[in-house]
Amino acid sequence: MASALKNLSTYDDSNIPSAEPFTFGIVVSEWNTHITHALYEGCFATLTNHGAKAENIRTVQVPGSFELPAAAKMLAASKRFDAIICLGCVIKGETRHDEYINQAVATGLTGLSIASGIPFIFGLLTANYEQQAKDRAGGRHGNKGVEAAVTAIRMAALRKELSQPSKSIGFQ
Ligand code: DLZ
Repeated sequence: MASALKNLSTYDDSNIPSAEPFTFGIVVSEWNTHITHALYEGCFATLTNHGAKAENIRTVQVPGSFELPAAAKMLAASKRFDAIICLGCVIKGETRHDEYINQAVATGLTGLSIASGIPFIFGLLTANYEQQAKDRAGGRHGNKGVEAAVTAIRMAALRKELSQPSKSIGFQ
């Protein structure tokens, strides 16, 4: 998982909170590995570029995207993580497998987020064909792993902010 990053998705650096205080879990699917590892590289680099310590990032791999929610829940059970990022790539084929997997991951991660209060980030490419996935994993449409990392940082910071007593009374 160590090859060079390609295009990064464009985002405004100045709006991103520091990731330094946070601990992240990353779950990566092995199906379409050439795509998912590019997502992972973009994700990991973005977390550390924004201050996350490498030792505060735990990565696990799962066989396919369908397994992402289950592994994410296992990680969350440790209660060590401020956000858990799930990275996968499902490519449409002759059958409707993609619809079932994509829906299961979306529903699974939404349910986990709502039930636990921990952000579970949907970093799943739902591509119609391989080039669409490549375009979004370091290609002409950026890297959705980068965007997943930025979302994780922002949601971890929001969760922290909302867990603290409000500093003002009334409307702001
Ligand atoms: C079975 C399957 C198929 C056909 N395609 C993909 C895919 O494009 N991307 C992906 O991440 N996983 C795929 N899988 C595997 C399933 O996600 C899952 O690992 C198996 O159905 C076992 O539960």
